[in-house]
Amino acid sequence: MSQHLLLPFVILAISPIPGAFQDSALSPTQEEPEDLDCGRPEPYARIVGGSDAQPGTWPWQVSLHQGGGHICGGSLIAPSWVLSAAHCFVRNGTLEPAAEWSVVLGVHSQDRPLDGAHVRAVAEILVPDNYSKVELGSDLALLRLASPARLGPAVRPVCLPRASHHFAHGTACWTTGWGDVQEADPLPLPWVLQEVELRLLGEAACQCLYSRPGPFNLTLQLLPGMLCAGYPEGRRDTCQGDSGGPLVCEEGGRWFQAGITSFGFGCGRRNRPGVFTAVAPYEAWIREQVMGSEPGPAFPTQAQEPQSGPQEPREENCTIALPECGKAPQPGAWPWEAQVMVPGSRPCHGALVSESWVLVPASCFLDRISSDGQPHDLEAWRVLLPSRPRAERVARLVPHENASWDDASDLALLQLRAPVNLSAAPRPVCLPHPEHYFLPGSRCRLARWGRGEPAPGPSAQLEAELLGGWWCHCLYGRQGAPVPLAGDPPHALCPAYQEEEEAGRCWNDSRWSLLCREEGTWFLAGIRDFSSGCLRPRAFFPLQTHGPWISHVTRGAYLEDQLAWDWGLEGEETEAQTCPPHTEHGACGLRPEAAPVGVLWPWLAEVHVAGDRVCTGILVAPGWVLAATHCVLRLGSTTVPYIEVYLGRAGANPLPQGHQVSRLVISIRLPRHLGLSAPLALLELSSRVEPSPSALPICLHPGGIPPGASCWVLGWKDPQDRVPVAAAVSILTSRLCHCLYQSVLPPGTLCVLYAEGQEDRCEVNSAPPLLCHTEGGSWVLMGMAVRGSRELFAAVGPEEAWISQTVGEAHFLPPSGSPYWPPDGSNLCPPDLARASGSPRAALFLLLLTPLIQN
Ligand code: 4AZ
Repeated sequence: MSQHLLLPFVILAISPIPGAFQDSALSPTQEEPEDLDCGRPEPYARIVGGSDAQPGTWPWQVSLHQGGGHICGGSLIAPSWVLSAAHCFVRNGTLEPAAEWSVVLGVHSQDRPLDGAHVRAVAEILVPDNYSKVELGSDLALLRLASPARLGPAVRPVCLPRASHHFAHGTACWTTGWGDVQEADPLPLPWVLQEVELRLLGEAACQCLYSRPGPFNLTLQLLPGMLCAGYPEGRRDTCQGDSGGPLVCEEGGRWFQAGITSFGFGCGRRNRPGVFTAVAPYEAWIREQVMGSEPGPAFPTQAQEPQSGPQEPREENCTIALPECGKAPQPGAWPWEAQVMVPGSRPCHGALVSESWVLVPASCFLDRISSDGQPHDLEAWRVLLPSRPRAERVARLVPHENASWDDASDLALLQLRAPVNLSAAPRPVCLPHPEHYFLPGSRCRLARWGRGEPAPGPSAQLEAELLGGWWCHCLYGRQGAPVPLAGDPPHALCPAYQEEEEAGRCWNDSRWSLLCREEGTWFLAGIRDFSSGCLRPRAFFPLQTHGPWISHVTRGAYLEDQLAWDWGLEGEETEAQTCPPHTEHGACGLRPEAAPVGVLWPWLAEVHVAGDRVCTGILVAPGWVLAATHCVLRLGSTTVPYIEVYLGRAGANPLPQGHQVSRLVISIRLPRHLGLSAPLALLELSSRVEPSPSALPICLHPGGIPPGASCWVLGWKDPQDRVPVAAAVSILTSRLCHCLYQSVLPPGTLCVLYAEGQEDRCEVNSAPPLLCHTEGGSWVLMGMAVRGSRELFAAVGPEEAWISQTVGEAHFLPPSGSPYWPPDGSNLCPPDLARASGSPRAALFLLLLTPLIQN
C-alpha cells in the first residue's frame, strides 16, 4: 500500500507479471561478489514531471508486489535485503504477513520485463518499533528475501550512508518509481520506470514551506529523520506508488541512498515538496537488523568530510513559490485568452492552461471532427494568444469523452505544435482541484468562451460576487434536493451582480466562462452559463470536476491549491440542507440562516416617498417592489410622487456600500378595484435589480394560511434608523378574524395575533409586511399592513391575477393550507367575540373556549 496524507488516492494496481517472467524466480543462479560493490550502475547506459529511465540506470530499484500488482517501491541494499517504507506494510497498526509480498528485481518496464528480471519471495518484514504513521516519522522497513537476488547488470545494490554522512542541501539527487504521474493519474502502459531530479531542501526551508497553509488549509511539522526534496514551485515530485523507493545522490562516482519516499501533501503541488525518510540516521538500526547476513549492505565512507559551513551554501531562507498562473495586469486583460481560428467559422474563445494546451468548448468543433477523431483541416487551424507575434499552429484536438451529450463536459483540449514561453502574457489561467471550494462572496468576472459576440456585454467588465452554495444550488435545484456541503463538488456556481449589467436585456449565455479570484490569482471556476433566458443570477458548470481530466491530458496544466480559506459561517454549516420550492423563474424567498455576505432580509426595501417619508417595500421580482398604497400615495394627491427605492440596506447605520442598490420608481400600478381603493401598489423600478445575496425576491402566497409556517411582521422599530425587526405573530383563522373585525374588515384582509410582548416591535406608519417562513423553507409574503393597523394586513392572495399579469416574474407558490376566506354572510360569530374585538388576546381566549368557531 502506498499512502499519503489526506488526499483520497486509489492504490495503483498493476496486473500480474507475465508467466515467463515469474518462472525466472525459479532459477537461483547467483553471483556472489566477494566485496559488495554498491551504487554503481553499468556504464551503458515518473514520478511527477519525470521521464522514462534508461534500462539499467537504477539497478537497485525494485518493485514490491502484493496480490499480483505493484504497490510500493524499494531499493536493493544487499543480495538478501531490500529497504522500503514502513507504511507500505502496516495497515491499521498491524504488520502484513511477509508471505503476501514479493520483490521484483531488475525490472524496467513492468509490462515487458527484460533479461535479468526476477522475483523473490519475502521471508521477513522488519519495521522500527516506534513506527506508527507516516507523519510521525520512522517510515522505513527492511525486507529479507527468501533467497538472495541474482546480481547482474540490471540488479545491483545501492550504497547506504553512514550516520555521519551529510547530504548538503541544494544537492541535485534523483528519485525513481512506477508511481502515479500526477495525483490520481497512474503511470500509463508500458509502465516504464520513471526518474526525476529533485533538489535536497534544507530543514528550515522545507519547514517554512510546510508551515504555510496549503491544500485543505493544512500545515505539517517536520520531525528529525525526515528529509525534503523537490522544488518550491512543485511540478516535479514523487507520488502514490513511489513510496518506499529510493532518493539517491551521486558522490565520488557512487550512488548513495539519501532518502526513502514517504509522503507529502498531494503530488507536485506548489510549496509542498516530497517528504522522505532520511536514511543516514538509521545506520545503526539497519546494521542491527541485518547482522550476521553475508554480504550485508555497504556503508562506504563519505569521500569528503561532512561539511558544515564554508563550502555548503548557507541555508536558503524561506523561499515561497507564488502561483505561476492566473495573474492578470488588470481584470479583463486576460493573458490566457486564446482565440482559435478555424477556416470557415467565427473565432472560438478558450483559455491557455499550460505551455502547450488551450482549453476550449468542444461545441465549437464537434461538427468538424471526422471519423478518426481529428478534424481533417487541423493543419489550417491557428491559435491567437496575447503578445505573441504570430499565430500558433495546432497539433491535436482532444475532446472530452462526454462532450457531445453533456453540457457540463462541453470541453476540448487543443495542443499547440510548439510550447509557448510563458511570461506576463501569454500566461495560463489557474485551474481548481476537484476539492476546491470557492468561498461565497468570492470576486468573479466573466471571460469570453466559445463563439463570443464581437462586442461582449458590459457584464464582462463588472465584478460579481459568488453566491453561497445553498443559494446557488437551490436557485436551480429541485425542491428537496440535498445541497452539497461546503467542500463537496458543487453542481453550479452562481455569480451575482450588485448592479445589473444590462437593463432588461437577456443574452445568449453560453459564451462566457467564469473566472474567480483568490488572493489576486484568477481561477477558471466555471464554464457555460447554463441558466436559461433571463433567470438570474447566472449559473455556471463548475470546472473543478474536470481538473483530473485536464491534468491527465496535458500533464502540466496549472492546477492550483485553494488560496483563500476564510470559510466564514457557511463553512461551519455541517448539517445537510435541502432546497425549498421554486418556480420556473428561479427560487424566491431564500434566506439562509447564516448570510456570510449581504443582508438578513434580502427582499426588504426602503421606499423613500417624495423625500418626506419612508415606507416598507418588498421585492417581488427583479424590477418590482410591492408596497401598501396608502403609504406611497397620499389621499387626495393627484400627482405621482418622486419615489426612490433602496435595496440591500440593513438600517441607516454602517452599511457595506457594495451591497446597496437604489432605483427610481418609474410607475405605480394599482389593480382595478370597483368602488374601493386598492390596498396594494406595485412599483416599477427604473431598471432590474439582479438577484444577489442582498437583493432577492420573495415568494408570494396565493391564499390560505401555509400549514406549519411561522409568521412575522417585518418592520422597523424606528423609521429613522430603519434597523429591521421581526415580530412573531399567528395569523388568525378567517372566521375569527371576520368576527373580530367585521365592521371594518375589507374583503381579503388577514388578521394577526402578536406573540407575547411582540406587539410594539415594529412601527406601523411605514406599512410593514406580513411574512411567513413555510415548512418547505421559503419565505412568502402574505400581505402589507392596512393603514393605521398593527393587526390587519391586505393579503396578496386575492391579487394574484393582477400581480402575475403585471409582473411576469412574480413567484406565487402553489396553494397550500385551507382556503382563507369564508363564504359571505357567515354569522357564526358568538356575540361575546364581536365585543372582544378590541382585544385579540381576549378573543383568542374565547376562541379556545368555543370550538364552534374554529375552522
Ligand atoms: C503516496 O501516496 C505518496 N508527493 C508518496 C509521495 C508523495 C505523496 C504521496 C509526495 O505514496
